[in-house]
Amino acid sequence: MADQPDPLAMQGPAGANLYALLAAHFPADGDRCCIETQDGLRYSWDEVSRATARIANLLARLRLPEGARIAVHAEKSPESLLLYLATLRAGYVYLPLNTAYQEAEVDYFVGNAEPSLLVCSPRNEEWMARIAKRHAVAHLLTLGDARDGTLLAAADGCGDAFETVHRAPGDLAAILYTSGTTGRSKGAMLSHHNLASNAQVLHHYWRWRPGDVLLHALPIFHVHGLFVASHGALLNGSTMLWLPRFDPKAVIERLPRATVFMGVPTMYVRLLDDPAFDANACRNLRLFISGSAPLLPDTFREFEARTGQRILERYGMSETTMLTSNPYDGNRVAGTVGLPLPGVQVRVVDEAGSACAVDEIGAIQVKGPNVFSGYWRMPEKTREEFTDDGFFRTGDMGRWDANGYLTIVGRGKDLIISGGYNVYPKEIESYIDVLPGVFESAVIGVPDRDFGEAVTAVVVPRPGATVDAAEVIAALKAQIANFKVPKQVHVLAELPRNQMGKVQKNLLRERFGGG
Ligand code: MCA
Ligand code: AMP
Repeated sequence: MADQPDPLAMQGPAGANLYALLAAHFPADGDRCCIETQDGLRYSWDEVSRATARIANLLARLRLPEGARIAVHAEKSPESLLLYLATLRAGYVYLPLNTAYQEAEVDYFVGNAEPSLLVCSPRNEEWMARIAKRHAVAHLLTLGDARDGTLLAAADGCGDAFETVHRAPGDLAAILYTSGTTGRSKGAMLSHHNLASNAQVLHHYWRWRPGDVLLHALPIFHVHGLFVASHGALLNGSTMLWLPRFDPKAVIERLPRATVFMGVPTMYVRLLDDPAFDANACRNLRLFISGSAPLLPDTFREFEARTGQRILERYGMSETTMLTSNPYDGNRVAGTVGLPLPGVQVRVVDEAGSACAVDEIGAIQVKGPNVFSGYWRMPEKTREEFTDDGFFRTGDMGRWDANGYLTIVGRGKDLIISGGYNVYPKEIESYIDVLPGVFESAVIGVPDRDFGEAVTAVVVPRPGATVDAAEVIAALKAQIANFKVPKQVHVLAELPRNQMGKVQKNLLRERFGGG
């Protein structure tokens, strides 16, 4: 990648700080628009620099320890993006949390990550204060989606110049929690260099160009919306048309002003459900990108028939950011996730660890500058997930085709992806199994037109007890993020098991999902 500056070679006072790399690409004309909200509020590039400086000054004033984590459970807003950028700028570690998480879920993350600062929405302050107290979090600030809360009020009194803190390439920039086969969430540690290298590769690979405008409708507490989408626009000096959440009507209304859109498959399915979504609405779009979950070939084809455009599907993980992508100029093949990105090594291996032949299914393993250094305070788990020669075991199963395109054929890990969010059956089962009258449960994903997979629970009552499906759903809704709550609960006398006593989830999927 001869035309890409090497972040390792960046020798300014900020070193490899990702914020410095992004800021180096802010347009010379600082009055131009960086973020435009749904209600017409505009942040210019100069305002972004000043606002992140104010927040960074506030963070510096708090005298957080070196390497402090800043955990954020706040609605998507331009200011929550500014908080992310300010955290980088001040040299701290950003820890975003899905706003759907409830108290027990957030409690685990805070207990595990031990942040020095917790930022939450004003409406959750009461229960967040309990968590902060329980885990001796030094500071709790609030950030609302209408520029309200104590964080901005305190930052308003701070100076609007700030010298970006020096960071080495391997210094931590963010921790993203992601569950594994065990169902216990693990914090994937991503460095400034991990994020910078991936941002630069994607900038080049997807041909970001002057004049691009990103329509940003993804949440910003995961890799897709926070890193892939935002970094792309920031590195390109591109305006972001900022939607607080995905709403097909709002997207269609703004599409004519945009050139790039990124979404999960559910978003494409929902856009196609609206007759107003047509080639005319997409007339200025040059690139639709899909990821986080499999895009069905039918959706790809329907999209092309409707708009004349071929969605570019790519593949990544929280631990690695982006790994493979269909080409910008070459053939985008439905049902595949494309080719390894430049600098990323991807291999498909059999159980003995030998490379699989074309069309042979095996485990996907990866290595590259984008791959994380390990799980937060879990050296054992980290060791298990890397091979002796340094490849990360993704837990996904795949195969190559003769042209070098990768297809993901399934997951070695027991994981459901619903609307782009990961749901770990084991976690949901642990909540169901302790409900009154429940003997045991099995949680599976069944095909769903809207969410790709729908979380479904099969519950076995204790002898003599009865279990009511609606009550199970209500009990779960009170405790866990709404997207994890099963859409359906089936009650069975017993679970099918193999001779080893293992629950045969495939039989449950056949019975309740028709597949
Ligand atoms: C919302 N609901 C869901 C989901 N989202 N149910 C199952 N799965 C979901 N994903 C339910 C809620 O529980 C609620 O149910 C009802 O839908 C309405 O909630 P609302 O928040 O209004 O939903 P929505 O706005 O329609 O959300 C659908 C969505 C959203 C836009 C598809 O899920 C979304 O933004 N997904 C994107 C996720 C994402 O960014 N993933 C990237 C991860 P009830 O009314 O019963 O309570 S990063 C990643 O995976 C890797 C690195 C990668 O490759 O990108
Ligand atoms: P997470 O660790 O939460 O970011 O989720 C990463 C997982 O999402 C991967 O391991 C894959 O199983 C899945 N994933 C991401 N992109 C795609 C895609 N384009 N097609 C199929 N699965 C995907």
